[in-house]
Amino acid sequence: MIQTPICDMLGIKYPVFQGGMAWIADGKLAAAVSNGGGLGIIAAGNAPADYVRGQVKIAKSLTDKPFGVNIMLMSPFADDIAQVVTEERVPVVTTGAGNPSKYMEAWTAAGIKVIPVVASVAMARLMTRLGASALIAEGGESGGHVGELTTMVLVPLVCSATDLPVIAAGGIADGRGVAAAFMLGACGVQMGTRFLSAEECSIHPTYKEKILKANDLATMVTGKKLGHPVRSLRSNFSRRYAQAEFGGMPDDELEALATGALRKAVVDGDVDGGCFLAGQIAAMVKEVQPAADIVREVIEGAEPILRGAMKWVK
Ligand code: TUI
Repeated sequence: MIQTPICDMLGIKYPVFQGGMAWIADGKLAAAVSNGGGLGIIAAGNAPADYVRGQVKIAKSLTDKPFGVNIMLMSPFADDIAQVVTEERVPVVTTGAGNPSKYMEAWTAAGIKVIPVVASVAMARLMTRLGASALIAEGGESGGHVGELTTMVLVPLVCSATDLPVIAAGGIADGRGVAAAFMLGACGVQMGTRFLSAEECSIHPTYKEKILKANDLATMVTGKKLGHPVRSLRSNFSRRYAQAEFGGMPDDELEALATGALRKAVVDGDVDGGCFLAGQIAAMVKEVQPAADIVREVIEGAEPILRGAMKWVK
């Protein structure tokens, strides 16, 4: 049995978060993960506040366990959604792709546990000072929007910079990754890509198939030129985008090229125009399973490794 301070703080059985994947992590997936003993998280992404409120209501109808909402801070609707999570008394809010400082006071005053994704030590220190309950240290192995640092480097640096519980993310998909995260000082993990194969994950079947077939070199990062690097599966879309990026396409045209590409992947399974966000560990995802089995399996996989690690210590 692995139980850590984040389990006690949030009232969850296993220290496993499901990442807030835009267009993907809805109320149904979040409830399935929470019912499995982890922390399910609804992704706001770029969606309007009404969508998020609707998904929160769906999650509440499917689980009585705690769940969270992830606010993508570059969203034009971030301010509205910041309000919705307070009104709906969502117990946990995670943030990504930016700095949530301006919301921290209102959220903590409302009793919300705020757990920001940090991609640097400076941000870890700032969020600790502003009253975060825990931090997610996400390395660039992850899918979607990526920072500069790898999980291997970011997690121990963040752990040294804060006394808060640290959740490791980026490149974790099985018991070995969970055990490694604990070795680096984390007391929990967040996984996104691994949950793309969950039975309760409603992405287009073509998306799931692409994840199951991915190998070690299947992902690439595009979007550095506009300052928003994003990791996705190599595809017609990502190759075309990379060519345009290196070929000197003006910024507004690059922006237009990417608009709607994630929806095309998630909803339509469009293999030509879709942007299939995925982390490097897509290569480890081999079967479709219930979300609850994924949560249990990664923790049960970590236990013998953590016990066995002592064999090297004389
Ligand atoms: O946010 C993510 N992953 C995402 S967001 C997303 S939607 C999107 N689409 C197109 C362009 C950009 C985003 C898809 N995937 N992960 C959490 C994360 N947050 N990773 C890195 C960060 C981060 C980066 C900078 C957190 C804080 C930060 O602070 C910068 C600052 O303002 O100082």
